[in-house]
Amino acid sequence: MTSSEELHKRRGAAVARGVGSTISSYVDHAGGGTITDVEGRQWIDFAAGIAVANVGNSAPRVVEAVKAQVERFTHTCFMVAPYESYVAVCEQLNAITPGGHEKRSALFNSGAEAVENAVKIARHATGRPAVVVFDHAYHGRTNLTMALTAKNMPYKHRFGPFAGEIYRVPMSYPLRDGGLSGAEAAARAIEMVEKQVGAENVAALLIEPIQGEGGFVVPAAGFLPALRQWATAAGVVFVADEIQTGFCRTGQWFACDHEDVVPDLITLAKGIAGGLPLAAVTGRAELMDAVHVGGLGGTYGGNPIACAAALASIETMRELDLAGAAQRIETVMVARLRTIAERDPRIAEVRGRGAMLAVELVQPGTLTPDPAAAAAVSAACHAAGLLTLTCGTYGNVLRFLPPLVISDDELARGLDILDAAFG
Ligand code: PLZ
Repeated sequence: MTSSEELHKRRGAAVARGVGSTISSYVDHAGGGTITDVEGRQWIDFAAGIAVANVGNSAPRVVEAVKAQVERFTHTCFMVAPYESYVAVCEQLNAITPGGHEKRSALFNSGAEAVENAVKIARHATGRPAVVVFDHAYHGRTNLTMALTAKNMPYKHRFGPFAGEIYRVPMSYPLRDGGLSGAEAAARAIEMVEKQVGAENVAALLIEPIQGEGGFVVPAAGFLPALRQWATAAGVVFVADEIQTGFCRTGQWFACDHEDVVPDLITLAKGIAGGLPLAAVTGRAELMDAVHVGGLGGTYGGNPIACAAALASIETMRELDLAGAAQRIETVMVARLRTIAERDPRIAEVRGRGAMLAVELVQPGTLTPDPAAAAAVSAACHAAGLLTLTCGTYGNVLRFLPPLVISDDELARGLDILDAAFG
């Protein structure tokens, strides 16, 4: 088999430099809680392909469903010749997302595409232009979603000009906002919107209930409910971007479930289809159905193979109780992370929910971000066979996103490596 080194050389001559990779080893196969490279070296997987392989790589039901579908038909385009699995995925999403109201769904290919469509739907339904987003937000890399995303490097740098009518307000970030309560942080954001934009101009308020790329920022309790309440009163569409937090990742079906927040629209992707590209917008029937026939779509959106994989993934989540699995992962991981934090003053905070956990690293005794420490610990993990990712506006957050089917033994081995990497 071709070695990782050879593949890396070929890559340099064939693949655009702008596409980066966390590790330089090349994957041969993956499953459960591990990834094996072409040299036969095994990695404990604390990345899950960035919160995608919630049911694990090549999950048995997903493999079976994909095989069966690929033999029946691969693509007819739902806009041309529709098929049952698209409808069935929409039924499932309408049933499992927060809120008992009448819902509709539409399927797309990527998270960014889902976010773009949520904005289209909110603008169409309200007739208003403005979209409110938050500091540290990440919503994608397309032109509109770059504008919605907060961080310049690497996502936006020299890629402008960006879409207009996007307004950014402060997030609730307990470690860094002086301990504002959720209600206080929401009041601060709302006042800014009312003074600088005007509620009557706002189509949508778009928020990740726990921020992903921005640093696994968990807002103070009450922040999301207060924003939800304000949006209802102001006729603003509350859009929850659950692309990273969804599908059992945080120990519930969706992160909004933790505070009983019911979004008007919810954007979904990543964990939805066990690794196949699929995304969705699910929401209130009256908003979703406001759009004229033909106003939403795309060639591949809701591809039949991806739909088959989604149905199998959702079934797997139910049958294996992967929300419960995420809660168990949280219990084991948080205990261990707290032990490490007790001895290592660079760890300012252990945070997250379910199997979406992180530590934020700072210069000891300050809140000054220490991205070099995050990079060094991450590199030590990679060298020892544990795949971890960093994130955060300051690049100083180490995040942990194991597949929810990781075994107790794999989880323990991964945590041992992490523990040793902190020194
Ligand atoms: N919204 C909340 O987390 C994708 C991006 C990795 P796509 N996050 C991983 C990278 O560097 O590109 C994401 C997200 C949230 C939207 C998206 C975008 O989803 O499927 O990557 O388009």
